[in-house]
Amino acid sequence: HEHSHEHGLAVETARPEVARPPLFQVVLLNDDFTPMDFVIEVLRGFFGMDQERAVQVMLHVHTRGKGVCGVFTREVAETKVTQVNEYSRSHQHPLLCTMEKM
Ligand code: TYC
Repeated sequence: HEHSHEHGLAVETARPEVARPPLFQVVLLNDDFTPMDFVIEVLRGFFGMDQERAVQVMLHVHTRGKGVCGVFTREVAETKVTQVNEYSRSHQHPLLCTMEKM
């Protein structure tokens, strides 16, 4: 971007590259025991999905074995994984959440 000074002089012309941080997919794994409604609740509550999207993703995981809940930087992805796994465990469900570097 180029800023103008009061005196009309260009003061910033260089555009140094800013490195993009590595991104991670947060992935939900299928299992035979976690109720579908619980998975939908997780997708809505932790990943901000509406009901229609949450059902789509849950069914994808159910039929394909795994599915992407979202893409985040490392710290956000790690926090989501920990929160989802602790939430599932606290409700006695074996649902597993992991992350994969892109
Ligand atoms: N397979 C589970 C069932 O039949 C539903 C399920 C979907 C579980 C997605 C986990 O990540 C999951 N009740």
